[in-house]
Amino acid sequence: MGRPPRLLCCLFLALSLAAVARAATRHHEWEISYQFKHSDCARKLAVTINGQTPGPTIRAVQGDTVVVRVKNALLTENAAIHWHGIRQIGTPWADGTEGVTQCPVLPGDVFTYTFVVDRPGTYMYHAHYGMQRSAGLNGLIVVSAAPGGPDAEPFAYDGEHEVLLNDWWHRSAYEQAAGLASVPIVWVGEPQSLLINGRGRFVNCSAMAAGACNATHPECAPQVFAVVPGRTYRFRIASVTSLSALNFEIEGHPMTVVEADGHYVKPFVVKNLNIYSGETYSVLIKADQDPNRNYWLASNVVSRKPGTATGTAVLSYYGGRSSPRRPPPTTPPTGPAWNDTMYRFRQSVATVAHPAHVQPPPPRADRTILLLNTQNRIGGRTKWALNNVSFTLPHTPYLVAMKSGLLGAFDRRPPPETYAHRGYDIYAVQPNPNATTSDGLYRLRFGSVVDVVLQNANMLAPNNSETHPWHLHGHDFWVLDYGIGRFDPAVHPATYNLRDPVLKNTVAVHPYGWTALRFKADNPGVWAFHCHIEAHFFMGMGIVFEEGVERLAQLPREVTGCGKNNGH
Ligand SMILES: *[C@@H]1O[C@H](CO)[C@@H](O)[C@H](O)[C@H]1NC(C)=O
Ligand SMILES: *[C@@H]1O[C@H](CO)[C@@H](O)[C@H](O)[C@H]1NC(C)=O
Ligand SMILES: *[C@@H]1O[C@H](CO)[C@@H](O)[C@H](O)[C@H]1NC(C)=O
Ligand SMILES: *[C@@H]1O[C@H](CO)[C@@H](O)[C@H](O)[C@H]1NC(C)=O
Ligand SMILES: *[C@@H]1O[C@H](CO)[C@@H](O)[C@H](O)[C@H]1NC(C)=O
Ligand SMILES: *[C@@H]1O[C@H](CO)[C@@H](O)[C@H](O)[C@H]1NC(C)=O
Ligand SMILES: [Cu+2]
Repeated sequence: MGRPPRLLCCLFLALSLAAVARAATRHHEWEISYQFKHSDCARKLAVTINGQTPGPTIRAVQGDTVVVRVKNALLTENAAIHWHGIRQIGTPWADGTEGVTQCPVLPGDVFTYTFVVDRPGTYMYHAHYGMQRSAGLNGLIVVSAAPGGPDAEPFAYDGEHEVLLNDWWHRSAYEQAAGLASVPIVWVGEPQSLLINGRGRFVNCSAMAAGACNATHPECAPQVFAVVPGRTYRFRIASVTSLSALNFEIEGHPMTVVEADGHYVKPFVVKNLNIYSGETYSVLIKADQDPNRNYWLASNVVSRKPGTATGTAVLSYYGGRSSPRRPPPTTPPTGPAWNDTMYRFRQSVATVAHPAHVQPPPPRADRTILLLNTQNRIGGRTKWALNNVSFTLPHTPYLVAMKSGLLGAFDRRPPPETYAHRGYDIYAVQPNPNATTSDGLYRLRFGSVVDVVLQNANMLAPNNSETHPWHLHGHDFWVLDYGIGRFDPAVHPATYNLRDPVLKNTVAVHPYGWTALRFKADNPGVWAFHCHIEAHFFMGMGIVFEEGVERLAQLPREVTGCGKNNGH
């Protein structure tokens, strides 16, 4: 990052030529350990990869095989890493979803993830064990396209930068998880800071105890993005936040959105970009402003009432008269009103496939699953549920249980496909908040077309409905439609966008809204589908799909060493 563009483009050219020649295998050796870090200037015990948070960016060319040998050096804590946006075709055991596709990697153990990156685009990786993601285990995956190939970018640029957005708490992931499971709930509250490429600035640094926060620590110096006047830059932007929906802006530089979750989109221009946890975008900006001053990159919380200062970084022009480290002369942009739902809704609707890269969806679904998203209580605990069922992970990962014939390892009753939608008032507090838990899963006919409609509703508190970014493992889905209000299965499917819907792996369900998506169940494996807010998934906001596991050969031994299968 921050390299002169010429070097970058040569690097890409070299990588791309290599791809034309033959697919490469890219090996990585990672050690996961706790280290004291000053990401927002305050000292925190963070989960790092080779001592870094965020971890190193994985760079590859379409078609390459990525091999990551992960050593868990956490001493007392399990681990698992999910490669978010990579479909894992033929390697479902490498998805990294603890409890679904693999046993956790035990302290001291090594696990080798091997998978093919079959499509170009911007992806990410992060922990998928407990709430470990919020402790800092995350990073980017950048897959470049072979030039001139069918998946080459339908846009031009001179250089590129990468932006990884995050939210950051001073309390540990353990304390947060224990709070969520307490009666009554102990909620950690809004993040202390917002990070850009792992760097932020805690506003109350000076009020902390001596030694606990160092405002001049180099680890929290803001990232500087350098640009050459007149050139066009691609910014690859990803959000790994645990909680926050964000709005991202590059002061004075309108952004043309060109990629979402690894798919090219019909370009549209925005002043600022709404980005939900688990999403990635590429935008183009033109470096055409006064080069003699610096500009802010700003991230702001939206959808929840903000309690966190703007996260910032700096855009600086080569050859300008301003020192790259000098703060811009303005105050950082504060983004749109946090509660302007329709502003965010319109940006969602504007995201459709690029005209030259439309992959039409199947015209109709074989099965439709309607999922009501509610906040509930179970045994006094606060939970999230789908159709009144709150998800729990089984002790034996589904993939392991199903391949070993251990069908007693999870609830064999499938969860409900729908709810009593006709009489349901999504704006009201439910008269009875009680729900049940289950670790049952949805078994899909291999090759069938599945529609899922996610219906948002009121939470336990009156007049409150949150945004939920839903992420599907193992597939991309077509985003067929969004609405605000109650979804009507007799009305809304008639106007689905079957012409040029975008393919994504993560999509927002807006407050009191619904989102309709379609996918093909053609990737043998067991796949989580869940809200990407870490606390929500922890509280049960997810489901699991299975398709075609009988087509898989035996699983690699490494994934199978836990639960009822132990000693196998
Ligand atoms: C910073 O300190 C002030 C005064 O103690 C307090 O009101 C505010 O909530 C603190 N902000 C954060 C983000 O902790
Ligand atoms: C803060 O960090 C800087 C840079 O590492 C160091 O020189 C300085 O001594 C630190 N200040 C305190 C109070 O620890
Ligand atoms: C957003 O919240 C503010 C108060 O923070 C309120 O004045 C305004 O009416 C709200 N806007 C919408 C669209 O709800
Ligand atoms: C919900 O369940 C609790 C037990 O967890 C019970 O005490 C309560 O009466 C139930 N509420 C309703 C409305 O049935
Ligand atoms: C959820 O379960 C509660 C308690 O059994 C019931 O009163 C409520 O109607 C159910 N809600 C839905 C959407 O099925
Ligand atoms: C919720 O909204 C309704 C309608 O907008 C209003 O009548 C009611 O007073 C609100 N309730 C609370 C607790 O804010
Ligand atoms: Cu959620």
